[in-house]
Amino acid sequence: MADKKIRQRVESLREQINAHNYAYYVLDNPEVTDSEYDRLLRELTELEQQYPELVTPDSPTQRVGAKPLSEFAEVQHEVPMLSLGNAFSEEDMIDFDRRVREVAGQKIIDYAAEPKLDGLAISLLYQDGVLVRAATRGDGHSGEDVTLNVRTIQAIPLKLRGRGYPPVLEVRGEVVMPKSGFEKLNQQQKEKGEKTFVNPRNAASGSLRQLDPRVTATRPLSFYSYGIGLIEGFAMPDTHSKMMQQLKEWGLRINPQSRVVQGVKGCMEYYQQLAKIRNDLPDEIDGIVYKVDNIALQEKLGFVSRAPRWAIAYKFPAQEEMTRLLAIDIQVGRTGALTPVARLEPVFVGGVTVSNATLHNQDEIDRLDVRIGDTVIVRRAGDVIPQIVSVVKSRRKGKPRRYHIPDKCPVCGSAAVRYDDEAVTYCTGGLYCEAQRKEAIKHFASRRAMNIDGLGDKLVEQLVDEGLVNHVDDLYKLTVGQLMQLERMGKKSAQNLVDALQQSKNTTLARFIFALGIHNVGETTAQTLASHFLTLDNLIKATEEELVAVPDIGPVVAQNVVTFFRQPHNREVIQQLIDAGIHWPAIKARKRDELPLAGKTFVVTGTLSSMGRNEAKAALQELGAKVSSSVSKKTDYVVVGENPGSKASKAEELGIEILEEAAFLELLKKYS
Ligand code: I6G
Repeated sequence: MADKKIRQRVESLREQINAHNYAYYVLDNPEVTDSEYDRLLRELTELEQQYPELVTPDSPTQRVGAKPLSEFAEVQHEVPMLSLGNAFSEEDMIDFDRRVREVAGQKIIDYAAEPKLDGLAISLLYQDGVLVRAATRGDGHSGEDVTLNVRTIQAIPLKLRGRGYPPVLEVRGEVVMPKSGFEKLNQQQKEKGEKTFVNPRNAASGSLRQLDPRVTATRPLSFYSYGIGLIEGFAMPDTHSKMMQQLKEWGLRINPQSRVVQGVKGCMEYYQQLAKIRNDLPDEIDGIVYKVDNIALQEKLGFVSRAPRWAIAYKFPAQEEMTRLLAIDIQVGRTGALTPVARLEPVFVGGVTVSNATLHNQDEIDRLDVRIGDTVIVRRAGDVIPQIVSVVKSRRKGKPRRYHIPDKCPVCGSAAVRYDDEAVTYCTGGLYCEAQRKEAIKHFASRRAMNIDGLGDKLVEQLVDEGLVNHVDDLYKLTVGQLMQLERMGKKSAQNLVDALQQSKNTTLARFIFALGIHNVGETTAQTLASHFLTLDNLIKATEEELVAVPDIGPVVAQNVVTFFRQPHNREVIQQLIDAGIHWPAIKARKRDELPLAGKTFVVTGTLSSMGRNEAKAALQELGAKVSSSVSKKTDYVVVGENPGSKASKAEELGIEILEEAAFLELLKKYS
């Protein structure tokens, strides 16, 4: 049997936990860390396990029931849960206000304003301060008993705070799923291979209508109160806003954006303010609700059909609309990525007319199972690119075929491939494809590739825009006369560029391979390929099997290399480059383990004045060294430039030989 001390401790733990919940959810001002909160909850759980007679239904440990239901029971609402009339324009708001003023006989009306949350309406019944029943709105007269699920929502108190609450209190409000929780949930669903939700409202609704409360308990649901239904034994305050403050004191969360505004002017200003921050709010909202603040005036206004005459929902432009998918086009990006774009029957959504939406990649098309001719739901929120969120399958006519991204680039005709570990399909005609032209030339000219001095990004743009260069080989056909026609290009600069181009022809095979811009072939991989295959011809002829047999070359790179050289257009450009006079010193065939630095591990740290760190790494690798990113007992040498940081001190600690820049250059000279 639990003694008095234990009972008091249990009571105190419950009070502390409830107070922390209140600070966190209602006041939005957490008082303790998560770990402190968990510690209190754990202590309470342990005491209740030890003394089961102390467990009460409203204990914070009792949120999740153990058994799934077979169905939800029906609940009759004693006070019907009505809907709200809508306003879609300023005129509608002016009309609403005029009707209110006529009944009130007043010039300016105070309105309680708050965001209209996009969730699902719920009724919570508290008897003597204890949550005894929660029900959905249903048809307004009867809904479903979702008490066990609602008990799992942490923002909903199982017991009201303080003492002054009425014996019967029915609170109404909205259950929502915050946007961040929705994104996380969908990510988890995807990872588990389960169905994703199209928007936070559907996710909230699906989660609340689970028969197993243990599932609901894992869903990030939240709640805000917006009014009351039944109330007994309590003298109502004179305004709605005071009543809401009262709910807050009893421990119920209210929307922190709620305000009282004056007249239509105040309503319009509030609307504009909220419209501006709409996308930054934690929860989805679809408009603003205005309620006559004065309760006596509310009573005087009464109801029309199924809606109060004292309240209205001023809707924001819808962020989701239905339209038809007319076609799917492929856009080729600057890096060669093929992106499917949905061409839509124009539709007004999120405040603009939308006729295109991104479909991202093949996985997204498959996930949506979207087909040409389908009726789809498009969503445009804020400045984000419009998305297709779902297909209205019931409206599909006939049996349209599934869509597949083409296996040829629509811009240049080269093969379009999707590598094993990527979602994106890429064009492999990097050197030739018009869509990738500017990026390919910028990369080719860059310092670590062909190192064409003076050919910066702006000049590349100019040369392509003026039609002087289409492919990289055209660079070597440029004349001083042609260059001088460009804006801000004098004779001297033109001559310097032609000289720099001439100089760049003398390169290394590794730099040349890197300059080609093959997908996933960086400097180090280019160096590995050059050292292994020795000549460009050998590399061009290499099969995937031969490539994967090279140390450090994986199947993805092997596939990229083979596909790149298989494109006739790429080979033509390469031939033109060789014909223009690009050359490199022959590489002597040396077995890897015969290379002078074979078996030695280097780490390069700090800034070298004579070359970049990648260049230094490539030079070492060419000599057979292994280059690692961290210093360990296995490291043989640490090359140290300016501002080396912790790697140099670690090397000293471990007694590893340190090479300053001069000594490093000496070493390269000795073995090259
Ligand atoms: O559906 C609703 C959402 C929000 C409401 C509502 C509300 O106030 C912020 N208020 C009432 C009075 C009703 N429905 C009927």
